[in-house]
Amino acid sequence: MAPKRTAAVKDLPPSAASNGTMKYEKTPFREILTDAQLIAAYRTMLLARAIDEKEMILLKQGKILFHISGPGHEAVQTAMAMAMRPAYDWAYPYYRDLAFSLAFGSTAKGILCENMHRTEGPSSHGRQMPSHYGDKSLRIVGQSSPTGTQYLQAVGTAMGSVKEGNDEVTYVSSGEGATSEGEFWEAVNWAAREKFPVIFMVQNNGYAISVPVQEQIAGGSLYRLMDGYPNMKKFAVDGTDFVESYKAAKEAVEHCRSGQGPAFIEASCVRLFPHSSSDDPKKYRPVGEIEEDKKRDPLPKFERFLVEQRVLTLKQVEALRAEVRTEVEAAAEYAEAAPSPTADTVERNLFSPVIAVPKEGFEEPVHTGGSIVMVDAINHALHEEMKRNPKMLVYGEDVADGKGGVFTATKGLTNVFGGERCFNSPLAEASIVGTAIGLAVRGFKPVVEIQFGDYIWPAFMQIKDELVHMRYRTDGDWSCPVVIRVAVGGYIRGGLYHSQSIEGLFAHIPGLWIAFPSNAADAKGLLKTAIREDNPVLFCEHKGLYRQQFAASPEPGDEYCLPFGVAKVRREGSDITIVTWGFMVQRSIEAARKMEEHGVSCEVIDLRTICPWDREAVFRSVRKTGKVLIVHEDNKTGGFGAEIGTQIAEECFHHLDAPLQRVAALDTPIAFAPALETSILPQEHHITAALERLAAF
Ligand SMILES: Cc1ncc(C[n+]2csc(CCOP(=O)(O)OP(=O)(O)O)c2C)c(N)n1
Ligand SMILES: [Mg+2]
Repeated sequence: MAPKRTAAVKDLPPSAASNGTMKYEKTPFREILTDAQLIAAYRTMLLARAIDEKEMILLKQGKILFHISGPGHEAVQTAMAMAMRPAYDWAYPYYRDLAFSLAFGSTAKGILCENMHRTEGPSSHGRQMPSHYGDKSLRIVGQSSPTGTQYLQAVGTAMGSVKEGNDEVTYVSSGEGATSEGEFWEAVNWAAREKFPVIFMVQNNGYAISVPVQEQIAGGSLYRLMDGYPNMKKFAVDGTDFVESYKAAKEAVEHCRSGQGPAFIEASCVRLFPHSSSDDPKKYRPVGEIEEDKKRDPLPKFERFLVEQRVLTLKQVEALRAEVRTEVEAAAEYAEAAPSPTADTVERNLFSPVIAVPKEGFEEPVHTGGSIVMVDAINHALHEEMKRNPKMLVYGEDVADGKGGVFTATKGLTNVFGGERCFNSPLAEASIVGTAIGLAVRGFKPVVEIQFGDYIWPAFMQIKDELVHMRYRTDGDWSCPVVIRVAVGGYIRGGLYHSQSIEGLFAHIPGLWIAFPSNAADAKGLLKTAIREDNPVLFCEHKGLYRQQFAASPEPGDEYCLPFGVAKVRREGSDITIVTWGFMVQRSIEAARKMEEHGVSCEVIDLRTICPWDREAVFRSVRKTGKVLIVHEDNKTGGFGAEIGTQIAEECFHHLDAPLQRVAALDTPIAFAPALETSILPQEHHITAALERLAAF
């Protein structure tokens, strides 16, 4: 038998709330809502329901490919949006927030265009499945599918409001199931700690697809678990009751807008339809439960209220229904006739069309500054760009002064630019990237630090599914140019968890630029470019190079920017091409020197950036030498060398005089004991041995 869902917040009346004030419960509704507002709310709820019902028909007709609906959630959503200031406040609504989006200003036409994957769809222009709400003109940030990621982004956006000193609030929502994601709690922690104006709304309908709430949340209610978060005002409301929801929403907005901190609303809702068009609730909902839930259907409930309070007559209710039906029919007809995206646009807005530092016409200057090590060059780049761009923020673990970063890359920034612009984050990598996304979409330039590449993985979802998708999934409406500086690499006796190379895994992700400098001058020039560009960038800093003399350079001037996608020939040669980057550049140069003594001339190409990588420079060299060795520190299988090698085979096959060779780490983790580390990571003798094999071929 299907498990019985325990009653959700409906068992927790507002009077059970522990924040003490509860004035919203007592306020007569006429003091806060006019008849016109009540009618507008009812019309929005009707419109949302009518769109859902129409979409179910369109689905059967094969005109919509997927449907996820809001019936049972309309009252609290409408109330929330009406308590806010659309296009001034910010919103991160979830996939059931149709009524919220309509009340915030979206139109039936827009929603139907979006859900029928038309180019006019205001959220994704045909790129996303239905019900991913968004509209730049309304400040509804284009949404994604992972449950829970939106919470940290909302915190970032609210952080931006505080930094700008305005009184905007940010709404973010999900179902109760999504709050089991750790990122929800990370978001609540950061917002409560810093009093950010975020309204966390959880619409608890008792199920996460088929999983009942008692299998999801300790005690079955989030509301109770929110006890103890300072500055957080919390509400438990019947989300099927418009007036009750509006009172709570209004108070929540006032709390946030007045700078007292975030608010949390748990709204008890009912899910009257299946989870989605791919779901059959008969498999898991007890017989009769939906019939029972229908008694709480917000629409008839609100209708009765409006008639009883003489806001509307039954006749007027009928007339409104007919009006809304006509509007939805017209919108559906419009959407059906509207164009869908065409195949020639598939690559549009993967990257920004605007390039700040183009590679065309770039000429490498001779740097004349004093000698500088890589970590100091990075530090200077940060200082210079912070000075140049008042919207730039630096944060991460331990980055603030006095520590100034565990490698000192950020030293002095807090002292010079203040704690508002360079500050410590909590020890939470998803938080760092998630909030950076929320800041970047509203025009800040977050340059965040992930302390070690080995610990970037909690942020992987935010990078892979959010950061790099933002521009693409909204067809360019939103951009997200965050720079993630990250210390990577081994040869420092760092063991399994302070030695990892990560560029191979990240290079597989479309939409992300990746830099990997081998020396101080390049690091400075590339970081300044990364900060000025409009694309998200993963900036790999090899910690073994930070203070190495062989990676020190004369310091470039403060306007030097090195374009992405320009490789550097570190040593010219005619017999073998070595393609490499990062720490392996110096080892390769040493090996090439040794080979020279034996009469073999090697050309060493330092890629400098992994995405984009300078294919032309590599192919040019391979066509000249006919032999190639790719050297990288990352382990061999699926490393970026495999990609380079394949492209060389595709483009230069007829020029090759020997099979392509690779030198890379063993396919093992990087063990600690020196004898183990040395045999796992590539050494100079591995490179010379490979070069000898190639020379002899
Ligand atoms: C990170 C992630 N895991 C799993 C899913 C698949 N999924 C989509 S909705 C959902 C249930 C969400 O339930 P709840 O948060 O209660 O919201 P409701 O649908 O009930 O409104 C799941 C498991 C997803 N989209 N993202
Ligand atoms: Mg749910």
